[in-house]
Amino acid sequence: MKSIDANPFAFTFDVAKTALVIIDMQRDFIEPGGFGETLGNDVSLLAAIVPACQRTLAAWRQAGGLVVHTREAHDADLSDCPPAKLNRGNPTLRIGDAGPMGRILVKGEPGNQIIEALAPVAGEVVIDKPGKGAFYATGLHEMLRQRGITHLLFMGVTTEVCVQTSMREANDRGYDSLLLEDCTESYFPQFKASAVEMMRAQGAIVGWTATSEQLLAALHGNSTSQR
Ligand code: C5J
Repeated sequence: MKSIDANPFAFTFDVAKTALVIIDMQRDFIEPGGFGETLGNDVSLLAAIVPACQRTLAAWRQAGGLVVHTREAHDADLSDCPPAKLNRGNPTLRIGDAGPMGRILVKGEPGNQIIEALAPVAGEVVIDKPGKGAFYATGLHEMLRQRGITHLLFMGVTTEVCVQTSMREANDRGYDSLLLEDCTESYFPQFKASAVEMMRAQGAIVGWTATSEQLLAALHGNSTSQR
């Protein structure tokens, strides 16, 4: 067992029963010239977490843990995108519209791909999700159960939207989840700060938070709280 001196209290996990879930590290959200930037967002905020995500992913792969990547992605005919989602957002550039890196949030488009630095490798799971949460209308829960996964480590973007929604969905399905604080980001720093606080409040009401350095220390056996 490994243990992280997490917030609000220790998070103890077995690598064999834990998955690293990387939420929506897609080109359109993170790269300059993509959808996110076209909407006026400062994508450098999101790009800044990539090195920490890379280090964490490399260490998790080395430890032999399961890796799950998600993409927010719709079918080309948008039949999996309800009006409640389609008719919101920025009216100048909506889901399915032609953006700078192809159609926005549509499967197979260049902007919909995971950034090169975190590209999935053979054996890793890639989930295309039509919602903000990773569990809605995907087979994620069943797949994790089949593999005996009980604990989840979350990273990715954006903290208060797809990451928070996925972590709340995980919590309601009985997973113990930890958010890696330096491996998640928002276009709105105050939203990230609030989301992190919310998730670990009230005795980890949604889950735990810790830094990637704390996770790596636990994986390398350097954690003072290692059990
Ligand atoms: C994600 C979004 N991935 N903000 N999507 O958070 O619409």
